[in-house]
Amino acid sequence: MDKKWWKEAVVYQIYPRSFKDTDGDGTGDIRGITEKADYIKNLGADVVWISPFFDSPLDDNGYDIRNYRMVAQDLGTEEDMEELFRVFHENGIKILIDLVVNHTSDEHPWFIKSRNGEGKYRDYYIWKKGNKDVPGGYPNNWESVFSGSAWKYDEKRGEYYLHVFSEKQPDLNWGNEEVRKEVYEIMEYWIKKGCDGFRMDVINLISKHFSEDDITEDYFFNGPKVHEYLREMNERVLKGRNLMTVGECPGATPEYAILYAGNDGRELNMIFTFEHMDVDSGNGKWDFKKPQLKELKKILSKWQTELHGRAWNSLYLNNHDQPRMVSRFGDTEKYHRESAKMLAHMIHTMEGTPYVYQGEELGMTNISLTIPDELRDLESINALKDLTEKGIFSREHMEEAIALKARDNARTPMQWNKYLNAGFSEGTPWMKVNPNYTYINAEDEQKDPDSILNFYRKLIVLRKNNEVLIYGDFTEYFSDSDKLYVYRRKMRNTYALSVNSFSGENEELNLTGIIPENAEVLISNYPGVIKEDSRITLKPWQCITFIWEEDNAHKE
Ligand code: TEU
Repeated sequence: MDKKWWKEAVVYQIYPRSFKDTDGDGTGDIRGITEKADYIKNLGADVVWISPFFDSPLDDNGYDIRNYRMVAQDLGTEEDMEELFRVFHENGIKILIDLVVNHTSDEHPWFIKSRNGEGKYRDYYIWKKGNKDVPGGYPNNWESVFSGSAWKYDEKRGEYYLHVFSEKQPDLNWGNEEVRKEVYEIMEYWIKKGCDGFRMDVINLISKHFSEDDITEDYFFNGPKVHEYLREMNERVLKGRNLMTVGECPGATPEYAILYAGNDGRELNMIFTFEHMDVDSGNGKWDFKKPQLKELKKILSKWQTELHGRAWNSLYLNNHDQPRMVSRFGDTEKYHRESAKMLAHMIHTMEGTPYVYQGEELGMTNISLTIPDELRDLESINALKDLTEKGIFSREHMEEAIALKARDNARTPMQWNKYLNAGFSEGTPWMKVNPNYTYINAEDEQKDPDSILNFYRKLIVLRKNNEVLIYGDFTEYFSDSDKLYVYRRKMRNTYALSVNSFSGENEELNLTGIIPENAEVLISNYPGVIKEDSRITLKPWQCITFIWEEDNAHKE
């Protein structure tokens, strides 16, 4: 077993604009993050990943960067950021920054020079001539993640540039060595400032697969040179530095994960998979369906077993791009607390590094927004327009889809207390506060020993004190059940069995032959566990981890 600090860590993700506003402009800021270092330390997180805080015209809320070395003016100053690094490091918390280098903003000086055809910048982006055989005359039929063609014609240059995301996010040309050098310099800059690692935005998209005669293939993902580039980055920047890296990799399978984040350490430490986040999607994200537990279990278990001993998982149900997990997989009506705790328990008892997204630890939920006025995210604004205009979905369908799936669900202000604007800001928040802050908020939960927040604290401590939960191997039981997710972790002679109920009813479970009589309850989201011999009755959404030691190793 290969022990590493980042395998034992719990990461807390901050979306700066929605975390804590200290100057009353309605937008969260860097000082707001620093002010909450104690809160994060108390939670037990070891690492904080901060979503982009760099200078940006905010077309995609900061994932469109105009200056990689400058803090966005409305978020603070360079000194504020230095103070943030200092305070978090004093508290023993490491900082990951978001490296968004598949694309820049179209307002980045490189792009401005590139469209003018200036010197070395000419080939910093992906420019192509139109193709009259493609509908619309575009270079090929690739579509943008944010609707419409992935190509935009530029009058100045007289060519099309590629933008996998919005028009204001032109894709960088990683085939150009100068571009790669620029990226490594940005990384060096932030390492010098004190960052401890990188979350890399859509890093498996940096090498595009162009084939002149085949224009029908959609080929942004896992392109032919992606490993060459990541290995170069590792050699030039990461190697020997003990930094943490996590690559966001939509469309990656476990086989890809082993290539990107294999134990050989040649590329990244771990990746974010999206497979389990697609369980409520049909033909694309907006074609929503009810998630099926069996499908979710199958995906999660596959990643657990296939990566064990080969690569390392990252574990998450939430981030700034996903709806709130308790609204998606739990029951916010009757069993809000129980189901939020159960989901947390599931994540923290699997193999991998857990990621907690701000507010998840409070059980924050999806929000109901007036459509389109209260929407903030270009993805849903564009999709609403595009898909209804094309007649693919009705307005009613899209309203429901947005309520269930929109990224805005994750981006409502953090709920600190039950007072004005949930204690997020004294000004007018940039985005609507979820009205349920009166009963879902950090201040109240801190005082309540039985709160979701305090359950997260317990889970994080337990994981640290029980190595089996970090490094143990994974065996699933009752894979046919569509109500229960049961798995065992084993490390040397220590065993832990986790049971997670996705049911709003009592459920019977016979664990004879699976756990011994003397197994102890390590944690549960209910005060007691109803157990007769090895038969247990689970309460609605109950979760339990049992732990035991096997004296006679030969029994196994
Ligand atoms: O996301 C990449 C991505 O493919 C998805 O998360 C996508 O935005 C989502 O599934 C659409 O429903 C990253 C960032 O996390 C996201 O916030 C950015 O918008 C995107 O890259 C572009 O930088």
